[in-house]
Amino acid sequence: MKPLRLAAALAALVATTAFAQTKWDLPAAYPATNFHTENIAQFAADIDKASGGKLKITVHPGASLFKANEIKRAVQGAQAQIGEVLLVNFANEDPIYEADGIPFLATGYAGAMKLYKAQKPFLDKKLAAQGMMLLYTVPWPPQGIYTNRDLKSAADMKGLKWRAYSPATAKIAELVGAQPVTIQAAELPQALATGTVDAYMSSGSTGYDSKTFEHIKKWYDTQAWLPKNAVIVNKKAFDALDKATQAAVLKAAADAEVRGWKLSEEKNGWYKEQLQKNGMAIIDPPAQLMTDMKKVGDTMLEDWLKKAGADGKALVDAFRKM
Ligand code: PCA
Repeated sequence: MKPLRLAAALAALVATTAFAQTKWDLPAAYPATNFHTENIAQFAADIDKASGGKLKITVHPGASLFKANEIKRAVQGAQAQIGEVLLVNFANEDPIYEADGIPFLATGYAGAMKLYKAQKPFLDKKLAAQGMMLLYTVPWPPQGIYTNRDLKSAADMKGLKWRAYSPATAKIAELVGAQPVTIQAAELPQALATGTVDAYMSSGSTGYDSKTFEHIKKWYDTQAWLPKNAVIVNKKAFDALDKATQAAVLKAAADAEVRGWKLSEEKNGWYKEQLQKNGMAIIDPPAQLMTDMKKVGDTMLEDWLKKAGADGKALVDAFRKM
């Protein structure tokens, strides 16, 4: 080797040993402009900075790397080291993941935070058993009903072609006599355009992202529950980081959680304004509709408690004491 090339090769070797850079992929299921994804981008930037460039996280929004319901398994199997999941999607693995998908168990941001505190020890335990770690969660804004129908009671929902995003939202459809079709958020605009679905429950955020106002003109603001996204990491990938980088990740996660909960609440109003500006009526649900939907919630809580056993009871008891 020529002396110059040898010197360059040596310099490169020194650089890589002194500065081992780790690259992680972070699949996410929602658009780059959604507040969850923007928060994740900030989280990744914070880690880059705090680790002095040692850990680079590439965010893949819009379910471009994995579909929404595939992300958790991808992180578990380390096809992706870190990822964002919607917890309620994994209800069939363990009811613990579904606690924040039960209508009217916890409402409002304060209620959702209490439920999170009650749920977190169980989430930590379950994810640890699956070789993963919970880094942080952020709630979606409160869930309401998109439909063109004039709803006076739940009976008016019979036969709706209902887009579900989780087992719990499919269950709601069953209980009100609608027909559930599971469709991830990234495919919702197309499902609305083709008429595959004509109703669903979700936040103002997803109504805005999917331009639901182009097809549906009413949103009943039932504020029924606030499901959470969680950023989870493969435990082996985390353990492979040096201590300082691990600390940088945990600090950035704690900051992202505080920032995300605040963002969600602040943007809830903004999303509703945007829906209205685009011709959608935001409707205070009539009393009978609320009574009926609360009954749906009661039924689902009863079923959930049966499935979730002692852990479920402990979770709900802890929540109700807060
Ligand atoms: N948006 C996501 C989940 C909950 C929400 O508000 C969705 O509709 O897929």
